[in-house]
Amino acid sequence: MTDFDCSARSCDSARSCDSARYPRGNRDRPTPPPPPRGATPRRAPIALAAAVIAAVAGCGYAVTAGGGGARAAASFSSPALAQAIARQAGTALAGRAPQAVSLARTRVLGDQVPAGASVDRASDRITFTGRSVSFTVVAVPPGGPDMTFRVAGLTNPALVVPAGAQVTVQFINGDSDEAHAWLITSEQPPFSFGQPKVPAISGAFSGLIGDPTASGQGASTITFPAGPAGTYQYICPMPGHAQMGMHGAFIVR
Ligand SMILES: [Cu+2]
Repeated sequence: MTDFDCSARSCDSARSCDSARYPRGNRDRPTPPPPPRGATPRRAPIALAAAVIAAVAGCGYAVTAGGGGARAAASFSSPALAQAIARQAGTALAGRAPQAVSLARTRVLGDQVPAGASVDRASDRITFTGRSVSFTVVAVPPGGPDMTFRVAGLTNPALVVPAGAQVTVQFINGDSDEAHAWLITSEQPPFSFGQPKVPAISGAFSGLIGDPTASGQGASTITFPAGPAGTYQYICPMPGHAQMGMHGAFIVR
């Protein structure tokens, strides 16, 4: 044991011990040795959460843009990790959404049948006609079920829209403690832990919305043209969320 060994009981904490070892700060601090080859990054979940938040802050979708931790995490499934990431993002993004909607209003909008829409509750399908389509999507609706979307009182309904229609989506995060987003992809279930990063229909992406504040649930509104014709999926692009149930069909015809 040396005079300033950090395992010494005289050190109250690693920080105070560092101060004793390096009284002039980092100028005297030796460069730590590199980790052994093949070592698992212990802070991969935190790195992944940071990467997700950084991607959103930059208006991007690249959840793998943050380095090795993100790339490693994208290859396996972990509901606990997915929730940890979403909770961190939810906290970091609280109050930063373009809109705020009261919880009571969120419940109303989640059950509201859109104008001009035909709702088939038996088949969990909503069909739109006309050149203008507008609806509200609530992620993780108040009262449940968890890890789903609600539109017109349905859970993850298939949405059928005419090709060429102008689609307006109000996206509300109804969750109390996790961030969520909404994106249309051409990929089909089953989904993996890693998610599509770019919308298959230009503009069909509502970025991450964080936790609610005293002003209400975070929300945003997007508009995009429907097309080309095909069967897509709307998903939450947070790692693991589509895998856990946050997806539904989006059919353009
Ligand atoms: Cu989500």
